[in-house]
Amino acid sequence: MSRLVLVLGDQLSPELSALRAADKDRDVVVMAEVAEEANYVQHHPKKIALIFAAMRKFAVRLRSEGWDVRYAELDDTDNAGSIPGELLRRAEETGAREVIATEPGEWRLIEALSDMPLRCTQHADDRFIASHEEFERWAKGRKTLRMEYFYREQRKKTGYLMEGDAPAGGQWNFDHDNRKPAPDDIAFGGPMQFTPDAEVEAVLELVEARFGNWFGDVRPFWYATDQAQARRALTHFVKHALPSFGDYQDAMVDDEKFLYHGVISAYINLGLLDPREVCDAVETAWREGAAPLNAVEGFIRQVIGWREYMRGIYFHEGPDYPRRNGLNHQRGLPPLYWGAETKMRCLSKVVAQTREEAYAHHIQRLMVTGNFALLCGIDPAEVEDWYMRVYVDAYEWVTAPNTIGMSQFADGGVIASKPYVSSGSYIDRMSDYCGSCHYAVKTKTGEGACPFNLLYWHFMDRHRDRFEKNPRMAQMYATWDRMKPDRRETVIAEAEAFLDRLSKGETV
Ligand code: FAD
Ligand code: DLZ
Ligand code: SF4
Repeated sequence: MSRLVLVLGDQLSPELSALRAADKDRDVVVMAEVAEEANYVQHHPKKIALIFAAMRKFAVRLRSEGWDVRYAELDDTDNAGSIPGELLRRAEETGAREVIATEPGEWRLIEALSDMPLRCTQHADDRFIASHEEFERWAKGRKTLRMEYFYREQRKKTGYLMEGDAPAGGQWNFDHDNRKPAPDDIAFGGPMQFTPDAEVEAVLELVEARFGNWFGDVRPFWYATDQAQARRALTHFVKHALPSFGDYQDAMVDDEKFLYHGVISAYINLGLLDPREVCDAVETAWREGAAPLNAVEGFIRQVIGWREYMRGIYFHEGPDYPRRNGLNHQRGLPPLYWGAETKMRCLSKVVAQTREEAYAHHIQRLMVTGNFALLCGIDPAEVEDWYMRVYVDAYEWVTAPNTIGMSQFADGGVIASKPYVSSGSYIDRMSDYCGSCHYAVKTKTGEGACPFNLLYWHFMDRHRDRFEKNPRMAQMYATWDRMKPDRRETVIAEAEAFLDRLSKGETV
């Protein structure tokens, strides 16, 4: 009797564990575009288009390799509307009683597959470099789960940038070389772009018709939609952007959406690129003298360090993680996150490019939209929901730890040792946004003061009990305490007036 082999929209890898466990001659692959996955958050239309187009092309590839693929398009009249529903429909159709799956990247779907009236084996997702067991072994008995130590273990295990037992260049981490401010000229024209072919065009039309009124532009659509294209995009990044990636990793430039970033998280998370092949390509560039060590180490740390660590934390912490609210923040997400007018140049630019491309790079996510939400005390569940909706690479296993943990400190410090908050001066140092902003970044209070300057101290003051004893924050509390009492009162009163205006929906 045949078995069903489930391939989800972010499992488009030829070496997927479910495919490896199946028998091409008797088993049936099930792939389905379903309303439940498209609707559980209102994803950016570009993200839905990317997933559906890549799914359709992957199904064609599997068929050409001899698999029997039962593929449901979203508009098929007998589409059951959910992944379990589609599996049950195909079980009835084929007589199968068993499902072979690769563990999904979200508790919600893991539980849905476990609750089905069909036997379902969920194989480990070994596209990730660290298994759950390995992460648990590493985490066991540690007081704090800091990424840096996990990363060193991964370096030793994989052998990336190792010279014997020692890290290449004598250091594990070259981050201090990677904080150069915004450059004057960018010598990278952005990620490789692909003109939609007929298959992609059909998907774009479907997405425009069904999801065109959700936040985000469907067109122009340029993402890679199969493995060959994604590999070309990777080669393009390694050749043209990687050499400067490290230096300008944290920089932000007003009219540059991509700087020297690869924009390949979308492809890795979907399965079009394997994290090992990405790291191999990057390490080879260094060994051949085509990219410097600070860039290559910085990049490999993101992939075998941060990416794997974030997934480890998501599964280690359990299904309640995305709803944690350690700082008890309750304010609603302001309309400016959905494109409502704002006079803050940094926010308006990051939200605008997010709407256009479903993309913003790490520091834009962390130190502009994330920083502002944390300073304002926005409910982290609403913040997480926003990041899940708007970014092309968003899946709960990676979005939740980045948002709830790293960005909003809502997990009580599992990921970050201190909250990522800053006044306007950090944004000014790392970007050229402030030069064309309505507000003045150097003005601390009064007319035209940069809101980040007010909100920063408001945050520090209202969370004093929580952070005052944190040695990494002591200096900031000392600075605050040295200010004259009437100045402190002015800062707090102006921050509160700003937050009031924000809550009333006024343009800020
Ligand atoms: P590059 O800057 O070129 O980095 C290289 C690669 O490293 C990325 O492709 C990605 O695979 C990996 N990487 C780097 N940092 C991280 C990280 N913190 N976590 C996981 N992988 C990382 N990344 C996602 O993939 N999906 C998300 O939903 C997501 N949400 C985020 C939300 C917030 C609030 C923050 C602060 C970060 C988030 N990140 C997320 C991490 C990071 O911002 C993106 O991986 C990165 O911007 C993707 O762009 P890129 O491919 O150009 O990355
Ligand atoms: C994100 C997404 C979307 C929008 N649509 C589908 C779909 O129609 N079919 C499918 O198999 N997967 C889709 N996905 C990806 C899943 O939501 C993803 O597999 C889970 O969130 C686990 O990461
Ligand atoms: Fe953003 Fe403040 Fe700079 Fe304006 S002045 S761009 S609000 S940091």
